[in-house]
Amino acid sequence: MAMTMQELREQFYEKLQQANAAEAFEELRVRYLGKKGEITGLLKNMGAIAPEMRKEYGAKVNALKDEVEASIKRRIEEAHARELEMRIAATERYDLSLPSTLSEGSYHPITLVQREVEQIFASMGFTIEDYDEIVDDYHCFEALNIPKHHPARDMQDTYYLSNGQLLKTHTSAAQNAIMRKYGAPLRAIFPGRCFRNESTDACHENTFFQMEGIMIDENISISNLIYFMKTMLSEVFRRDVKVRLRPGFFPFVEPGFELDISCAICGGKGCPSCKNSGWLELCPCGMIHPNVLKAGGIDTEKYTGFAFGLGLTRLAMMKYGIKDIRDLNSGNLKSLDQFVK
Ligand code: FA5
Repeated sequence: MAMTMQELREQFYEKLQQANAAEAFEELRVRYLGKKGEITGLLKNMGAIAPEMRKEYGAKVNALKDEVEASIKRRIEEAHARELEMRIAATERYDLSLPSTLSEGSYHPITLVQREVEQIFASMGFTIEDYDEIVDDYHCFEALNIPKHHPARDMQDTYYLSNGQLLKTHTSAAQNAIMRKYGAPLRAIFPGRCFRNESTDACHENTFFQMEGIMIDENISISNLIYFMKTMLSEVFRRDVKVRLRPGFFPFVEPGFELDISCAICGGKGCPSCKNSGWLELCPCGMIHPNVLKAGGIDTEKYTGFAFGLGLTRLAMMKYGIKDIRDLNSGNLKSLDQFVK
């Protein structure tokens, strides 16, 4: 004999009481609400009901259907919440007396050397400026007295972007903007990441850091330049380091110099870190070319200035005895760990 609606409801709640897993809830849903389910069957039975009773009967079956559906949904939600509570309880079992397995973090050697150089120049009245890594041709080349098709452009292998901009090849790219921003007199340093499309070796990376410095004032001469370079190097190394100054060509300085440092890895004997020459090019510099000052809006009748482009990554190599520049970009925590400060 077919069950009444009330009997069906009681039977459903009895079974729901016993169910405790996702599969059991699904089974109940199919058994009562599925296509061939028992409550669905009551609706199919409508033909056997007297026409005047059908409306009331249909409403009651639909109400039972909604009730059963909501009850199953509630039990599923309760089961999820219980499971979540159990998981949280399991992870909260801390033992604060256990020794930590985490080691102390460390600063990257380039960060350390950059901060040190910044402090030295800040104490001599230089401001520290920031500049973009994506720049335009004008700032990277033209404003530095390197017009289009000038052979000096070949000195730096440039990464060009599809929109015509480029990745900064040297921190000199900020000179013009900083001159225009502050005018003269001016003392500023600007560290930054540079990019060059060149093959790498123990002393060349395609991504490396430089720190540019400019000083513009009345009567600035080469002796000022040499004084600031010497002070910076003696404070960074806190010991005597052998350096040499030789003529160097850069279109944005005149005269220009190459400042090389005796290789700290081999003591100047020659090794892969210095390409067997015993010397490493570290900090080219020179007196700022009048065309560059003019492009920066500086009165060349009144002011002169010097500029330098310190190879910050190479300075970190020399200071910390890092044989291969590529280790500095490797993210190798073991080798970086020793610089904890
Ligand atoms: C320049 O980039 C000039 N803008 C520097 C300058 C500034 C000259 C102001 C005069 C006045 P150069 O390409 O030589 O010059 O790079 C400067 C320094 O950056 C090098 O001496 C070296 O220490 C470092 N450097 C250059 N290329 C690399 C590289 N591929 N990997 C690591 N360091 C590099």
